[in-house]
Amino acid sequence: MRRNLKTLLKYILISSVTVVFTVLFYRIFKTREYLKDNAVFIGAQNIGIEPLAPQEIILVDNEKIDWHDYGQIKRDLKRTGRGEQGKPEYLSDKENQEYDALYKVNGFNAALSDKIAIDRAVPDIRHKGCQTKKYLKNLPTVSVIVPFHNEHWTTLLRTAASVVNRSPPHLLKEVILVDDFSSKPFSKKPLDDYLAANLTKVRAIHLPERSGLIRARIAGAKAATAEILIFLDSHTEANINWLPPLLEPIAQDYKTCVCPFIDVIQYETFEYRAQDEGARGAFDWEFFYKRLPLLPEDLQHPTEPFKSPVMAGGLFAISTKFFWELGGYDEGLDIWGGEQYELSFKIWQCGGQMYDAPCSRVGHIYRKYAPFPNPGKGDFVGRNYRRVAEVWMDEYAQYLYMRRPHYKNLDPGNLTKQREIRERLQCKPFKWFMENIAFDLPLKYPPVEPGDFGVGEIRNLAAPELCVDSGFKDRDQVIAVAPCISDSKNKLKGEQNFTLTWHKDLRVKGKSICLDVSDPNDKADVTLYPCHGSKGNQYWKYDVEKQWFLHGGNPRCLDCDPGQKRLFVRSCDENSKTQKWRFENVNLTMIADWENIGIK
Ligand SMILES: *[C@@H]1O[C@H](CO)[C@@H](O)[C@H](O)[C@H]1NC(C)=O
Ligand SMILES: *[C@@H]1O[C@H](CO)[C@@H](O)[C@H](O)[C@H]1NC(C)=O
Ligand SMILES: *[C@@H]1O[C@H](CO)[C@@H](O)[C@H](O)[C@H]1NC(C)=O
Ligand SMILES: *[C@@H]1O[C@H](CO)[C@@H](O)[C@H](O)[C@H]1NC(C)=O
Ligand SMILES: [Mn+2]
Repeated sequence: MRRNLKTLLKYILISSVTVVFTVLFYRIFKTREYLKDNAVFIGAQNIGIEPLAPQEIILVDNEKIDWHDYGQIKRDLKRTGRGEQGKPEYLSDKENQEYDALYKVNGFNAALSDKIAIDRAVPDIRHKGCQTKKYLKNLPTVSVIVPFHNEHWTTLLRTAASVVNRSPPHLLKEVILVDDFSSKPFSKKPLDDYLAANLTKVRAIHLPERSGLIRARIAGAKAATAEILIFLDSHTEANINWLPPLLEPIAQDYKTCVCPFIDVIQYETFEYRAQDEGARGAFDWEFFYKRLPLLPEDLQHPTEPFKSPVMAGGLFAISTKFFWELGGYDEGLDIWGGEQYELSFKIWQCGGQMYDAPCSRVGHIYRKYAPFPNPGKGDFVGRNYRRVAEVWMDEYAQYLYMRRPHYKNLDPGNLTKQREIRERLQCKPFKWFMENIAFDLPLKYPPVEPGDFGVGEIRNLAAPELCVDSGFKDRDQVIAVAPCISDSKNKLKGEQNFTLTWHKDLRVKGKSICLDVSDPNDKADVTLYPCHGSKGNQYWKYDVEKQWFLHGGNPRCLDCDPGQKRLFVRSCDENSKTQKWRFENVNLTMIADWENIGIK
């Protein structure tokens, strides 16, 4: 017995040692191979650096280091006080006098901002894996460009201070605040004096006339002297180690644009929190910014940069060289609007790529409302959209015009220069972008909205005098079955007309309120809830053969109790007649194409 145990232990020891060595050996081998591959890649593409002999590069260019500034992290962790560590903060009654006046001109709680330190600490809410991630030792230098128009004093300074304090000094060459003809007195000399005394890496340039966000960004880019341009909004806070994750992909290929994750600085309390854990940028065909889910391969590597079709707009890094090769922003774009699409389309179509870097996080104040008066320049956003559509979107431009026919009558101005850029850089067609980069966009935002799968009353087969009735009810209210109103000559009251839309939800006809089931139990109630683009609780499918209304991904069948007039879902049963429903008008062509329409 003892002998057997000893042999077994010996055996286990020998096998574990073998395993450990095999793994070690494999890892060393793999790492070397990886470095070798990357050496060639970087040697060939790094900006402004002549390709070196591969051996040299392995030692020099591919070395990765831990970029965390542990001194700064430690100092930040020790900070206490108002709004420190990104905790929600409030004004006392005594401090409330300025609240309204400052709120009105800023659209956020600027009076509170004045009570919070310029260099406050924010919480490290990065994915855990970011804490141990290393980045290339050799990274390019950076100019940070922050355009502003009448930004509040302390939010502007907090933006600049967070960048200076959380960037490696030798990478941050300068921060340029571009004052777009602000009228607040501190935007001029007091700002210059403050920067000269307290933030020497930061300087302001003052534009002589109101230029708009887009031209202010261009002015900042023209003044910048570093290898990388990073654009930020003027009410942001850079988080721990934000810079290396933005720079590394550009160091590896200069035709790359990288966006940080944008966190939320709450407009009322200045609490710092995550928006979510990432999504790919997109748009609908009215050009509202939208987001698409991460792809399965992105979800497997939560700390790695992932490809994104379009940027959110205000916050991104791009190599100076690539930015100007693309002609910068189109200078014909006025004030704001459409510039994020212009640059994103251009980047992808003209041989570049765009990523979001999960380990780089920057907080942003999403205002409660926009405090700026209309600049009185007509539909400048529409004109910008038309310019972008005309130059970059080819036959897809028509889908914008279908929804906004008046764009066809707006004068987009002179497009010669933009078309020349597209020609000179041999940029790919928009169709290529749609099919390869934004390939899943049409499922969620179809260029042409499909019709309905079906419409009309939903009549039970076991109790053919009863129909589904939403009873003019509202959100969170349970609905039932009731006598079909179409049978009655004396006009019974009821609300019995439903549409099964291409979103694969079942709506009360003419309203955006949907049949919803959130209870997973047997005989779960059907309630009403504002439609939210189907999936899960609001997913319904009509099975023409079985006459079933199937609910959810793990489907249950719509069913009723004719005696009690109850409506519910329960597990499907081939023999149940109460689960069969006649849907008044069904488009059989569309139902047959179910899988190819809308979400999967
Ligand atoms: C520099 O910062 C300190 C502390 O915030 C402030 O009191 C001082 O006025 C600043 N200097 C200038 C010239 O604005
Ligand atoms: C449009 O711009 C190009 C150069 O950018 C210029 O040569 C041309 O004359 C302009 N056309 C009109 C109609 O102004
Ligand atoms: C439901 O609406 C459709 C389309 O407007 C109409 O044709 C149909 O008669 C309506 N059905 C009921 C039961 O009201
Ligand atoms: C059914 O859908 C198809 C495809 O969307 C459409 O062309 C057709 O007009 C629809 N039929 C009816 C009766 O609405
Ligand atoms: Mn903003």
